[in-house]
Amino acid sequence: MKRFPDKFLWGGAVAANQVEGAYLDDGKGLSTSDVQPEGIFGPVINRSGDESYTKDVAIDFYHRYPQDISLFAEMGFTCLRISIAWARIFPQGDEQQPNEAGLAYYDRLFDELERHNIQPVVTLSHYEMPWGLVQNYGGWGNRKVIEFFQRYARTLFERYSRRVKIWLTFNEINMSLHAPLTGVGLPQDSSLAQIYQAIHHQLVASALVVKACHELVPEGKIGNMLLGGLMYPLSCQPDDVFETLQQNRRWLFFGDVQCRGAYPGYMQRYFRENNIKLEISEQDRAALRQTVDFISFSYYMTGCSTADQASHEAQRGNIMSMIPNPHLKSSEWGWQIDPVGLRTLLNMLWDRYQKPLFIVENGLGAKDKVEADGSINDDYRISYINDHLVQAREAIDDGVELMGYTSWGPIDLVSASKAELAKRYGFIYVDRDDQGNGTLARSRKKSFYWYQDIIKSHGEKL
Ligand code: BGP
Repeated sequence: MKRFPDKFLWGGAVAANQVEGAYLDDGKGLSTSDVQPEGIFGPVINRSGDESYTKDVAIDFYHRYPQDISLFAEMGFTCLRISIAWARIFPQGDEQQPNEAGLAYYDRLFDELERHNIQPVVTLSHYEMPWGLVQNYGGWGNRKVIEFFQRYARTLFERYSRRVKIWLTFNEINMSLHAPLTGVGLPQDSSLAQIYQAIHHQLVASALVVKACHELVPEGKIGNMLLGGLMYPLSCQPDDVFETLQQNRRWLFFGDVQCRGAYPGYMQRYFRENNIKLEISEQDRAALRQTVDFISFSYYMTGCSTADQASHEAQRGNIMSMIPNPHLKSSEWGWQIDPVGLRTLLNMLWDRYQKPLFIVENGLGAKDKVEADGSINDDYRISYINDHLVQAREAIDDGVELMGYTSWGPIDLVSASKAELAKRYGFIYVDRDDQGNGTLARSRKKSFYWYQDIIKSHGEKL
């Protein structure tokens, strides 16, 4: 099979706080992302109002979306994944009534997408929540936040149900273990028990809004979103193999709850052995039985795992303390490039859940060079995405049901981990640097024309 299916969704993915800027416009409240201007692992900054950070303006998508969407249309996108900034809709998080100006902004955005026949894929919460909910309630550590999240989600479902049919709950929900403030609104030094309790609240909230989506959005589909953190055993030593299974379960657990509707036995043992006692009511258990319609995930790299804990300790600071794979090359940021791992992961998730899959993030962060004539020859990005798409196509041939592919950052944006613009992912270049220089003008990179060709040929030109 050379072609992707005709109904396959082609597009790109962005997140509100990494593109919009306009961080206080039209009544928006501060979000967790605004007080963590150095990225998802960075410290919390008390803002006085005089400072300025890269994310405050980001790429000014808030004002420039018509131009950006027309460039996406030129590439042939059939979908665009965006997120809604919760603090634009409920500035403090606990209001009874939504902020009309915030809702109206996304109306205009969806109008524009509709004009270009681009279907929106909307994440309810992409690495942010209203800062007010953290300050006044303790973030997801507080059960009350489930109620506020439901109010927020129902507001969106009611308002946008005609135009938005594909929804995602929490971006990379499993990242809460590594960046608690970003994920669940808890301080970085929270205990595992506190983090898992907050995650439990989030899992219940996720299940409840899946139900609400089915009630309020005719023909709507709603999925979860996982960081696809596939680990390989560093050796075939049986202890390494078993430890790798356990490491993979640390993140697959989220998928197990969201797709199978209950806490798996291996997690109950983990909680027992780590003295983690969760408050889970009968009502919570009933809510969790509502499972997602499909699974979406990000995929950038793989890593290795071993039973030798000291080797993992030495990798602290790396995402999930992954140990480098000697068979793979890395990006400039040390992310190991592994297209075949994508095929493995797609098959693994399909075997495990038998629910449709959606690759909603994949791409290469790199430093681009603008030539004297303005051109940008990003062959490295083309080859990264090409090789991953080839493997996605193989997985479809293996029998995996794959809904679509949205590259991460089809336009340059602010990175989540370091909050920098120097790490570029786009097919579209944005003239801006981390010192705030540049006109914010957009230009097409070589990869722009390549992706256009791939979409047009339904992947035949890979
Ligand atoms: C994922 C996040 C995105 C995105 C991407 C790339 O984890 O969902 O928000 O940013 O990773 O990471 P980075 O921006 O740190 O390069």
